[in-house]
Parts: sequence; C-alpha cells; structure tokens
Amino acid sequence: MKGRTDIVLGVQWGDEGKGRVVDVLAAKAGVIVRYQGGANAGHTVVVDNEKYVFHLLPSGILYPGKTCVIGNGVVMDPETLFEELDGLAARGKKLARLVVSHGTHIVMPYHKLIDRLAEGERCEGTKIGTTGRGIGPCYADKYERIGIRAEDLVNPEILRDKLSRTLKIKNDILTKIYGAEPLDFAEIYAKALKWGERLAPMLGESFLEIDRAACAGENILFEGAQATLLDVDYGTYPFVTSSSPCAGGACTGAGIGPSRIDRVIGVTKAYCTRVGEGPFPTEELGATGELLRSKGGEFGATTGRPRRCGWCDLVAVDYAVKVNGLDGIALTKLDVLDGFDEIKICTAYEIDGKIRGHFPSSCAELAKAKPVYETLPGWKSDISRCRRFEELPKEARDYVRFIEERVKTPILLIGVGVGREDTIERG
Ligand code: 2SA
Ligand code: GDP
Ligand code: MG
Repeated sequence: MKGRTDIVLGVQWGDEGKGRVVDVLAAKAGVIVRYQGGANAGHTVVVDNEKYVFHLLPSGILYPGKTCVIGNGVVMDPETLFEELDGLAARGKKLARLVVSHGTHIVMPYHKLIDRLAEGERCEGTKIGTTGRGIGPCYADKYERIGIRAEDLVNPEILRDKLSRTLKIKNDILTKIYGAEPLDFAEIYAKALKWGERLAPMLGESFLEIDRAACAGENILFEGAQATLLDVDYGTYPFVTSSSPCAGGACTGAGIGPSRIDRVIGVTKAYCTRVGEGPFPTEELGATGELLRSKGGEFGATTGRPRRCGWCDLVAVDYAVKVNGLDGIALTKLDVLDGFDEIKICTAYEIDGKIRGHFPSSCAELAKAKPVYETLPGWKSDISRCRRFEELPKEARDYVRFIEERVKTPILLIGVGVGREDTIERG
C-alpha cells in the first residue's frame, strides 16, 4: 500500500505550532524530515505534561522505531544537536533513529560571530532581529561555495584544506570589517574533528531514507521551520530568514520530487505573531497584544524574546495558500481566544487609500498596509476539553468556518491546548 507524503509548514511568521502538529501526525509516519533552517528554530512539543523544545531535531524524535532525518537544506550547529541529544538522554528518553545528510551545511563558530556582529552594525530600520544562530552567514557560504558540509567533518584532509581557505576569508572580515580578533585555526579544526567523530555513525542520505520509506509504504512527513512570510523569496524581504520554508524548499532541502508530495498542510495560529523586525499589519501594540502574549505564552522558544502579537490576517493566509498550494490548514491555539468578547480578523488591506485583497510583494507597500477587519463574536468559554468539532461552541465553529470559506481551504486539525491530545482532527 502506498504511504502518504505530507509537508507541514508555517503559514505566518513562525511559531504557529509546527512542532506540535508534526508530533501529532508523526504517530502515523515512518520518517520525519527537517528540510531547511537551523538552530534558529524552536519547535515545542508537550507529551504527558513534559515539555520539549527542538531546535535541530525533527519533532518526530520522541517516537522510537521511526526515522528522523536532517536534510541537505538544513544548516546544522553540531553543538546544539549534541546538546539536544544529551538533554533527551539525561531525561531517559528513547528516541527515533537519527540520520544526518552528508550534504548538510555546518554552522561554524565564525558564522555565529559574524551574524551577531553584522546585526549589531545595522542601524535602526535595517535591523533584521536575527536569532544570532549563524544562519544567514552559513547559507551565504553555501551559495558562495565555501561552506563546510557534514561529510567534510569525517575527512580530516579535506576539512583541513577547506577550513584553512575559508577561515582566511572570515578572519579578514572579522579583523578588517568588524575590528574583531581573528579566530584560531587549530582550535576550530580540533573541534570540528571531534564533531565528525560523534556524527560519523549518523551520516546518511535523506533522499535514500525517503525512497526506502516510500517503497515500504510508510507515511513521510516534511517539517518546515520558520514560515512562509519569513521565506527568503516569498517573505517580507529583507526581514526574512535565509532559507526556503515554503513548500518548494522541502523538495530541494530533502531530496524528493514535487510529483511525490500528496498534501501540503499549512500551520496557522488562530491569531498572529512575529518575532524580529519587519512589517506586521495586524500587530496590536496595546492591551490586546499584551493579552494575546500572556495568554498564548508568546516568547521566543530559542531566544526568549517577547513575540509581537496581533489578530489573524487572512490576506497573509490566502497568500500562503497560493504560494505553497496548501491542501489543508492546521489551526492552532484556538483556545487562546477563549474569553474575548469579540475577535477581529483581517480580510483586506487599505494601502494609499485603496482597498486590496492581495498580499503585496513589496515590503515597503506592506509597511503602509492598514488592516480592514471584520469582527466576529467571541465564545467566552473554555474549549480546551473539546475533542470533536461539534463540541466547540457555535461562535468558535463559525470562526473556523469563516477562515475556511475566505481562504477556500479546509481546516483539518484544530489545536485547543499544548498537549498531543489537545487536538481536534477533522481530515
Ligand atoms: P535568522 O536567525 O537569520 O533566521 O533570523 C531572521 C529572521 O527570522 C526570524 N526567525 C524566527 N521567527 C520566529 N521563530 C523563530 N524561532 C524561534 C522561536 C525564535 C526565537 O521558536 O521562537 O526564539 O526568538 C525564528 N527563527 C528565525 C527572526 O526573528 C528574524 O526576524
Ligand atoms: P513552532 O516553532 O511553529 O513549532 O511553534 P513554537 O513551539 O515556537 O510556539 C508554539 C507555542 O504554542 C508552543 O509554546 C506550543 O506549546 C504552543 N501551542 C501549540 N499549539 C497550541 C494550541 O493549540 N493551544 C495552546 N494553548 N498552545 C499551543
Ligand atoms: Mg518556534
């Protein structure tokens, strides 16, 4: 029997609850693959009241007997990976088998340093608000073709050659542009060799793991990090991350052809958040934003930064539906809206006095967008124990149906709490 291949990705500016959705869907999958991003991601999973935050490990890692893959499209910081593995071992957890692709690029110490120095140098209005995890500089090296890949860490001669050439360039940048101290080759080389020793048994090929699972009729899940509006091509450039969280990124970042994908599922928060700089039309800067932040626990899962909060923006959701070819939506954190008298939802923008229903490709245009809202009645009751759609109060069902109708996409799953079981499955 043929298995199903799903991409699960973020619709807004990240932190929609992709980790918890992947954790739920992973119960029926054989392989779970991360295809882009790096340790900038913070994917939270809560199982039996225990909380886990994954930065590099795919969110299926808590299922022994399954395979988790870090694909070529990821930029991997080995220290974070080992910390995550050691943390789970210390908690006595049995884990899925982990495969790291040979072609995964390695985040080196100079990437993290340059990321932080570059962000510090940017003046007000041009700051990106990066996580400081070395993501942009590592992807820049990948495309400049001077990156270090996982496979290089297990080949001392190649590593010596590549690292010495790249470090020369980086030390020029560090000293001449940032006035910083140069980094020591011997120290980084020794560290990288150690990483290689520990990584060696995990190295493999993501496309082979996917192919094996497909032949065995297993379901395959692709787990996006960050989200559509942070995509380097389709996001609010330049206030984006440096990778391709959109659906196409799963194909290049994991090694699967588009014809093999069965469903693309967009994880959408019932309201909206953004962490880092850049335009956010529905942002609520007053008491409503504060209430959403405190009720939703909206603080960065990697950096702890407070997230900017606002109402759900259907112009943006509709854009994500089109850019990714979404087949369905997983609507999370509906319970956070419990208790509001009224819920606003943005259905269009006003830009320079004109109403428009489409998300502008220009970030400067988006910065001028004023949200046009429709207001729906709230439900003023606790929905966290609802497990079937029919159990939700009428106003909550109407809110869900309103989104479905406006973006012409079915809502397949609804999150009503942080736990694995706090889920209403509809599809
Ligand atoms: P980077 O570090 O180069 O990828 O930063 C570029 C922009 O991408 C945003 N970004 C994120 N946005 C939401 N969540 C992310 N993960 C963490 C979380 C973030 C945290 O789960 O909460 O802990 O602060 C994430 N990663 C990158 C980033 O804010 C920049 O706007
Ligand atoms: P991700 O990066 O998309 O995986 O999302 P994060 O883990 O950064 O942020 C999502 C946060 O919302 C986490 O703290 C989750 O535990 C929490 N969460 C996810 N789904 C729900 C939900 O349906 N209800 C509530 N109340 N919290 C949720
Ligand atoms: Mg997150």
